[in-house]
Amino acid sequence: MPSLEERIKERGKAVGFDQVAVARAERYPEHEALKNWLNAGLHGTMEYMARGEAKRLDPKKVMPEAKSVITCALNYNTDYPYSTECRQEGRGWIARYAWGEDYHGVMEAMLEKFSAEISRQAPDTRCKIYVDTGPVMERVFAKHSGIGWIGKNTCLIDPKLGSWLFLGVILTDLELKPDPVIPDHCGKCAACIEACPTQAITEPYRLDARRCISYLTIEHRGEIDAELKSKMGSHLFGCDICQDVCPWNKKSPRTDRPVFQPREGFFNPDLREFKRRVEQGYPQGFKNSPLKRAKKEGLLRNLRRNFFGGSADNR
Ligand code: B12
Ligand code: SF4
Ligand code: SF4
Repeated sequence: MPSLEERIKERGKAVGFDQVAVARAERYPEHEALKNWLNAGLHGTMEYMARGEAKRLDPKKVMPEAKSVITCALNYNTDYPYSTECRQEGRGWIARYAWGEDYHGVMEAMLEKFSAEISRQAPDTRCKIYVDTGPVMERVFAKHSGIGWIGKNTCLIDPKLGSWLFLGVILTDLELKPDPVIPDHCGKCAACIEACPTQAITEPYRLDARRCISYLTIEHRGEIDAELKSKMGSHLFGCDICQDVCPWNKKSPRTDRPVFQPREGFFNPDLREFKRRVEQGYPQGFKNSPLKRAKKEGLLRNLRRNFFGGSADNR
């Protein structure tokens, strides 16, 4: 007879997750990094990161009866080239995670289905689900459930799947046996640190969000600092470089999941066409797209700059 843990994992895989694993619901050493990160102001204007600090540091403050965290990973690596292979003048880059449907909705629906399955396996269980929707540090639990290690680029890397993963967690009052943690396999590699165009990875495992193109093009409001802007290359929304160059993503499996396939015109878009699309087709053409996070003003701001010495305006 399979154990409760085995049955739960089997149900999670049946729901569609690529990885399902268990960590204890406790405070881990990596949680402490958040305090230093916030104190140094590396979160920039992401005030929500500071507001939820006490809860982010301790899952018991999010759910006092929580005993275990079930972490789930979903591969979004569709079969398209990496940004480092697509440096063509007149074309921009939208981060891989944002080509299809917004992952929050996709993952939330899957996590709800999974937590209903867990309640069938263990009646009277309480479950709380999160996918970037609350004060829970998802990568820390993914690491401590043995899904992968946190790389020097700060991404969670699964040794078989790579880092093109969305993470979601289920906090539960079930006492489950945790999975063993796997070691860090970054070794002497520093490819991500060297490739980051804005030097946002200021030291291994530390990211200054204020310099990160992902933050600047998605979360930041207002104009972008001129020095950073000049280093942003073709990026229109998000950035993939520190994952594109990671050796652990060389053989990442591809997913054919329809919801993550690129919408027409989102893969390495023509800058002029994309600008027209934002000006004339926002918000209708962006329904359920992660790009809505930047709002129309943000997308237009991201388009209003020099790309490879030319701009979307003057072409
Ligand atoms: C805020 C945030 C951002 C910010 C800041 C990123 C950051 N590194 O903190 C910005 C906007 C820049 C961002 C960008 C991206 N994000 Co984001 N983001 C988050 C969010 C909401 C919180 C992350 C957080 O807690 N940061 C706080 C700092 C302190 O943590 P950290 O930088 O991860 O640092 C950790 C390590 O460095 C480690 N550590 C520290 N010191 C040491 C020392 C040693 C020796 C070791 C081993 C480890 C270690 O511990 C720290 C705590 O985990 C999470 C969702 C969530 N609720 O968890 C998604 C999340 C991390 N993001 C995600 C994604 C997909 C992205 C992007 C790839 C999107 C894109 N293509 O543009 C980029 C990746 C950029 C990058 N290199 O991290 C995924 C990550 C999946 C994965 N495989 O890791 C998450 C989990 C969302 C999700 N639910 O799937 N993001
Ligand atoms: S996402 Fe881009 S800008 Fe941010 S750390 Fe990675 S390479 Fe640097
Ligand atoms: S590029 Fe190298 S150092 Fe950076 S996360 Fe990948 S393996 Fe680690």
